[in-house]
Amino acid sequence: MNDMTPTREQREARLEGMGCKRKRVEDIRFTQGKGNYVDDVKLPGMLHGDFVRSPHAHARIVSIDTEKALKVPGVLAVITAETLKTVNLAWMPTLAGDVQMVLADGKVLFQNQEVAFVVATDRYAADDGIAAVEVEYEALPPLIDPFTSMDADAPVLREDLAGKTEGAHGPRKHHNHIFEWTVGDRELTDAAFAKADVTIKEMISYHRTHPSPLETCQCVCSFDKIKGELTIWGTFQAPHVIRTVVALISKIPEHKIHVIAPDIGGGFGNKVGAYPGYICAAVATIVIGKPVKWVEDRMENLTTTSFARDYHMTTEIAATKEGKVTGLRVHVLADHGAFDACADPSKWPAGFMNIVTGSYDFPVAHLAVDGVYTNKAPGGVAYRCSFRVTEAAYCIERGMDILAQKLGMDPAELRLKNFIKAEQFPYHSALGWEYDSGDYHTAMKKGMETIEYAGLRREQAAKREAFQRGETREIMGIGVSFFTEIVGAGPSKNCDILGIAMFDSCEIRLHPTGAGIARMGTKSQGQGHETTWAQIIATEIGIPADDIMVEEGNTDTAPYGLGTYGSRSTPVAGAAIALAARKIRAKAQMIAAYLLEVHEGDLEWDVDGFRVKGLPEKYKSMKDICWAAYNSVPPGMEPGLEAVSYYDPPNMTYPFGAYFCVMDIDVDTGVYKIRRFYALDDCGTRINPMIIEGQVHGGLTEAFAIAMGQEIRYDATGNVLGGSFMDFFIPTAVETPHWETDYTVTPSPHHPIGAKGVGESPNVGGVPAFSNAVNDAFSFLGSTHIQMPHDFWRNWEAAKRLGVTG
Ligand code: PCD
Repeated sequence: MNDMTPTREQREARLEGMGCKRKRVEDIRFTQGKGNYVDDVKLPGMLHGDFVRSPHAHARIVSIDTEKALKVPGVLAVITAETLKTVNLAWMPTLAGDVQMVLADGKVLFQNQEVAFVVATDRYAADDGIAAVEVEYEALPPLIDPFTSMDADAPVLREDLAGKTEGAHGPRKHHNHIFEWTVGDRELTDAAFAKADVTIKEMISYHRTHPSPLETCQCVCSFDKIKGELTIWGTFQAPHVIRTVVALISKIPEHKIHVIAPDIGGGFGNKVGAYPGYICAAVATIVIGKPVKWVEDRMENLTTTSFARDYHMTTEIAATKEGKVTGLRVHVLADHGAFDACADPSKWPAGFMNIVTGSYDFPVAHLAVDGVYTNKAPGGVAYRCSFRVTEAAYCIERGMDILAQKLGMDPAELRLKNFIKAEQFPYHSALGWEYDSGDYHTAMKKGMETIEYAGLRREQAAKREAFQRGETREIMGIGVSFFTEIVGAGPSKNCDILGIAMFDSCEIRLHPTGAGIARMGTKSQGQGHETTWAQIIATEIGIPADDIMVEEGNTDTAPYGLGTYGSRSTPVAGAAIALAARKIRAKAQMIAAYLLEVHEGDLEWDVDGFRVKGLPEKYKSMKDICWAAYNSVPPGMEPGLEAVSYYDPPNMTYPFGAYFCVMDIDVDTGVYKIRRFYALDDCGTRINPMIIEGQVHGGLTEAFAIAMGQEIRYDATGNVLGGSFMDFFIPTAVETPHWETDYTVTPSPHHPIGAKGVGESPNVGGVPAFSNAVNDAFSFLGSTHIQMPHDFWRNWEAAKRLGVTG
């Protein structure tokens, strides 16, 4: 060692491992227009498919005449349900145990439903073909309001289910009923309510919305008749699952199906499900023998693929007069649209809605969810949340505020009084989860101090007085939200998709010169996996992150994994990465011992290599060891340096956070100003603080959109009113508030690097913070709950209803 020898800190910094704000390596191509997306796939002779869609929400199909369309120049084929029946694909299974029409079979059940698929030499010809297809409909009465879906005289939507009293999740109570799912102890909960000092009851709706990635859903399918192989490039958040599903329904052997998810322009849950476009493009390429591309347009995306939320939650909390909660009772009416195509782990018809007890120590609770059919698009995806966690968080966080109001208590105080205490972890919730770790009081207090909560409440009190005196037309709201997420689906004991356990995987292969490649079963859609996964490996095996290439999304090369959604990648694949790296390090240690002629146990790990204990100059770097792995391994050892890990997590991870929103609303116009938004997140060990901050900014922006305007609405006849960006709120930099972020670190005790997910937390915690701010602003005027989204119009309406504006 001499003056030139780098210090330990310098060696660590060179790795750019965990904890480093490493710049996103993928952005080099994304910011220069060099990304490679599905629509960039252009194959010789490629055809284009597009859909004829239904203008009606509910109608019988009298006839479909394709004759004129087939005469349109460039049109090669028009596929209808009748065509698909010949290959037994007119209907497809959904992830939720239901079946769904691929193309309308006999009737249509929602506006814009896929009726026929026109294949042509280019997109324009396909559209001309669509205009020439003649469909005769006989309108049927639409069912739009879920609250009337189980009325005795409600129209029958699913004629295919006639007489079926058993669904995938138990008995059906009515022809439009899908399932009833109950959790918790009903009797004990009822008893807690019977003896409670104080109770609240409110119907809290979480409206229908939609994830809106920049890139819509799309695919290119190409069948090679000679080899009998099908290649599908698609916007898939879970490519391996798609491959298995295609193998099961097409009977093409799984090894002859190549699924490739190239760069993806945002997913947000939209790209988890399987859509008719994929099936039609695959059938078309098999039948016609040429590659077929299908690309959704924006309106198709918003109105047909994967809606989110649409939960109507009747929420009751029981408490003592001192404000200690004693029971929670929630009934959800879940509007699933025309088919139950919710993307949840198979056994969870309402996702993880049973995290609804939130961050509070409820001794007893009961949850019942009724899923119903309506004439709306199917889907039910976790739009930036882990399977209905955002609905659960909204429900309990609004409920706690309503309880605080009834008790005349401060909402932050009420939360502090009821939090699960740090010493109670691992904590068993009344609805069956085991929370791994948490320190809620510390997080909440840090947040309250940073935003000077007490001062804000004083300011609010003064402003309310000024408002009552007529000196101002503005009301001030302080939104408090404290959420607990449940991410990392999931342990094979309770999570599977179509029978496949929800593990994830990593394979690392190091090359002789000390560089390497790592592949996972996950698939980034913008989250920065190429950056962060290499950071985990860098810390674990001492190879600079820059020397590790991360590859995802190709089912031929990547180990089987369940994909990226529900913030599962860090909890599940992140663990697999660390464990694969540790296997490599264990082999490297044997090689180093051989090279240094000592016993393995005499070596200690030191940042980027092994040192002999007590003899620091006797050292082999990982780079040296990589070289040796290919030429001088100990006798009897196989050469090479690679490892695979499949990780079945023992539990979920439970990130949490404290969010505060300060808002002023002008009662005469409904216009709001978000003065401050503070978000403290605890996601355990932080891999890349810069990426985490970006994730929080993105998630908060989506939360802001949802809470303050974004909605897929329907009129009484079933016309979609949120079908374009003219009507569907996508905030720009102009509307988006400034975000202040903060953190605490409470590692997960069961995760190899202590990390929990974070990508969805800001959406889960953000929505209640905004909504609580609006509701808090109006509360002193006698309002207990105003439904989302809180756009200017609805704020003004609320002010009018409360008699403070004309
Ligand atoms: N991290 C770190 N640390 C920690 C955690 C985490 O660093 N502790 C980071 C990682 O690595 C990544 C991120 O962060 O990179 C994220 O992560 P996570 O949480 O694990 O998650 P993931 O799985 O990866 O992802 C998923 C998510 C989701 S779910 C969503 S919606 C969204 C988010 O993600 N999406 C998106 N974010 C995002 N971003 C972007 N850019 N894009 C997109 O699309 Mo779902 O269910 O699907 O609905």
